[in-house]
Order: sequence, then structure tokens, then C-alpha cells
Amino acid sequence: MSRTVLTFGTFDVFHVGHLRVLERAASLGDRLVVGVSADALNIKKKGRAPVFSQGERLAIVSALRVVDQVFVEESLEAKRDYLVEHGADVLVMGDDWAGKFDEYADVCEVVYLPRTPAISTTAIIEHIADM
Ligand code: C2G
Repeated sequence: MSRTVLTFGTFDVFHVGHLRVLERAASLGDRLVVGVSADALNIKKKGRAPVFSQGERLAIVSALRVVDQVFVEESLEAKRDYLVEHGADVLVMGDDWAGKFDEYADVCEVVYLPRTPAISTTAIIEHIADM
């Protein structure tokens, strides 16, 4: 039986921390599906649009060797539906989300992976702004 891993993220200004979490997520199964958050969801959640548009972020993530399928995450509340729809056996998130998705343990295994230290989209944006 093939094991499907599902993860969610914005993946804005794609960096090595994003790559590492996707590589580690992929290693937990046979197929990696990634829900890339919609521009509208980011505006609602963070009060600003991502630097790279949803179409650009989807193009980058779907081009990665470890990623088998991508879809747009339109709503945070639809997680359970996305997990069921994509037949997820494992939900993987970085440990900045530790504990936040435990409610889905009835539909799949829930795993939190340690974040890659010292890199974030916000830090990159601030670094460039200071140059
Ligand atoms: N990440 C990581 N190490 C970093 C930065 C990010 O492992 N240094 C991981 C995060 O923990 C997350 C993934 O990369 O699992 C994507 O991070 P973001 O783009 O910041 O995603 P976020 O905005 O948290 O969106 O429904 C949940 C949201 O869509 C998650």
C-alpha cells in the first residue's frame, strides 16, 4: 500500500528551510501532496499578500523532485476535507505548529518536524530591505 504524506504552507520567497521540510516530509511516505495557501488566505491571516503570487508559489513547489501533487489551500478550516480528499496517511507540519493539528489524528498520523534554524521568509525580507 502506498503511503501519502500531506503538508501545508505558504512557501513565500522559497528558501532552504522550505526545501528541507518538504524533503523530510517526502521521506515519511511514497507520495507527497502539498497544499499551498491561497493569496486571499494570507491576506486574511497575515494582513498582507505574499511577495510571490499563488501561481508563482505553486509553480515553484510543484517543480520540486520530492513533490508529487500540489493544490491551493483556500481555507484553514477545510483541513479535514483536504486530508480525506487526498487520502492522506500522514499530515506533516513544522514544529512552529506543534499541537495545533492534533485534532486530525483520527483521520491520519500527525507529525511535527523541527524547523530549520535561523532562516525565515520574514528574515530574508528584512535582510534585503536593509541592504
Ligand atoms: N519551515 C521550516 N523551517 C523554516 C521555515 C519554515 O521547517 N526555517 C516550514 C514550516 O514549519 C512549515 C513550512 O516550512 O511547515 C512552510 O512554512 P510557511 O510558508 O511559513 O507556512 P505557513 O505560513 O506557516 O503556512 O495551513 C497552514 C498554513 O498554510 C501554514
